[in-house]
Amino acid sequence: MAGLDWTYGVSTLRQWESADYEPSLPVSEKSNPLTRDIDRASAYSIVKMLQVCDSQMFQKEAGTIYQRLLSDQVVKTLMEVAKRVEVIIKDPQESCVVMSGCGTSGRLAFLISSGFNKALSQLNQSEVYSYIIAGGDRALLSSQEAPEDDPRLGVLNLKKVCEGKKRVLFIGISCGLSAPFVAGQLDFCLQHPEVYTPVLVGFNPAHQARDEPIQDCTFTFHSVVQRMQELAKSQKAFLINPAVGPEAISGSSRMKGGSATKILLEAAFSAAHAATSSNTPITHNGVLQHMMAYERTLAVTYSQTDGITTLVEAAGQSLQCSRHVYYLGWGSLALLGLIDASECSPTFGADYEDVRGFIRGGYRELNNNDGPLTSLGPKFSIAHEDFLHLILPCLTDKDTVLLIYTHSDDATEVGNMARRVREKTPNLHAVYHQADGDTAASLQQDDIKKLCLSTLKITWPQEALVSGTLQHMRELSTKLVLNAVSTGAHVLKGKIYQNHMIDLQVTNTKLYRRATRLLQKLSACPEEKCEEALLKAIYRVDMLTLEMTSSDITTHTCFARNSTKVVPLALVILLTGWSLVEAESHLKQQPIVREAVAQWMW
Ligand code: S6P
Repeated sequence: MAGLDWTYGVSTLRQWESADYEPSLPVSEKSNPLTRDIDRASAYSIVKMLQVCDSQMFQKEAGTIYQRLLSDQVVKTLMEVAKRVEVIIKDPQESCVVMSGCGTSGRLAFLISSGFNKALSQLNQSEVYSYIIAGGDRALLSSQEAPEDDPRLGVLNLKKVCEGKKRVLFIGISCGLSAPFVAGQLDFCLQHPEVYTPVLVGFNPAHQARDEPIQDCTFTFHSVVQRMQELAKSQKAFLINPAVGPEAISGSSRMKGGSATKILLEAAFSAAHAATSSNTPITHNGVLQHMMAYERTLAVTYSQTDGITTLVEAAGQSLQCSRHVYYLGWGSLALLGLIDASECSPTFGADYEDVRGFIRGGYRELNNNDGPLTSLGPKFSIAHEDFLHLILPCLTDKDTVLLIYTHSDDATEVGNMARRVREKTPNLHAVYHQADGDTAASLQQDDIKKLCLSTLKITWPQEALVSGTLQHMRELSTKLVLNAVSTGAHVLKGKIYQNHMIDLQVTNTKLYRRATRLLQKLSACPEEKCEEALLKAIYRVDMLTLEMTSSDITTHTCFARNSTKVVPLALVILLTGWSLVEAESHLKQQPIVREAVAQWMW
């Protein structure tokens, strides 16, 4: 690929596509050959690996079974979806577009619906977008993995949002084509075609959709997809499921999965908005051009590898000495900070205090369905004022603070915040987006820059301003930078083994299965033995009772919510044959899991 000669040949870039590469796993769960050694890489190499991984999103179709982001069929389907959205925007009475997902997919549904509703309001048009996130609004800011397994809850949530509607375009997002919560909603749509048109967004080919039985249901995700495929022939349902390649950290769909969700849906909705506001027809080329603007976004963002590396190093050092990373953002970019921070706990088993996001204007700016959530606990304090009251007094130079803003945000306000932080720590950095040739902004920017240890300045060409894609590009760019910072920092902290997160939470079926597979891969023990060790670690016993072994996975995952270090413990038990107490004490002495298990794995 042009411009991506960084140590990789085309065969390595495309190795995951080969039929015999981890054949039992769907793309979204495969491990990426490019990042096999990410756990031993420098900050610079980590950023480079993430760049190459992200570039896989835009690889062209190459005669394999995989459709890609820019494939003809994908663009065609996006056009059809855009046309449905156009109809709804023009006639919003009793119609709506609902996006729904779990974890990151739900957070993206929220981000995208907020952005496009705002755009409609600015044109004095009715808002038509709604979002659903499994676990409700608290899941926007914290890890709620269990509701993902609940198809009935999905349906209840959908019915509530669509009450009184006569026409609903339902967009279910599940990167792995796996979440029962979304499968339940799609099944419900299929049963009520007079109201609902279902659209599925995900990043595995249809045959790789999860086929595991769902408790008390007659369908699986896979069977729902098959029914949708049938209806797709007559455009009564739509599947948008290109492959974007395995994630840099195996299964971490918050990364490419989240980015690609944003790219696809924004391309479709932007086309619909242009069609209604300026009578621009929805064309193949229009949608394609919009998507290619995101490819340029990757290039613009990663042209700042040194700047991103500096941020990864700073954040990594903070986490390594058990200190914290804070994102202080303005506008929609702050949302990406909140989202990135909230994902560190499910992805890396991090504490909510390790990486935290704050947004100017707090819940007023967030404008979420349920309003302020501050009463739910300290992790739901998200305003800049909260940062000033709760965090600033205890800030030290071991903490890393990132200001995230653009040239259109209030520079005086950013400057004031920078000064307050600077009084406490020099470890202050900025991620700043400006438009090409914007000299007025750069004068005030100079003052802020002087207060910061480093400034990652991302300059957007004027054409982005004209085409109206600037906000989307800045958001994706910020997402890539923050994903790199939080992922890189946790890698440097030793949270990853090869490219696997070992200390994953086992709080839903998908994660339970992933944990068992990981134990098999790392211990080379049979599945049965691995599951046994996993259960011992979940229930904290050396001998499993009949009640434990005969319970279903939901019971195990519920119990696992209160257990820590489950997978590392199971792994040590498998590798050493030690008792639970011995394994626990070993992990206490060596909390870096990679180091704790390394001696048995080489
Ligand atoms: C992944 C993230 C998870 C997923 C969630 C939904 O990095 O931590 O919360 O977003 O499990 O996955 P999916 O495949 O249904 O979009």
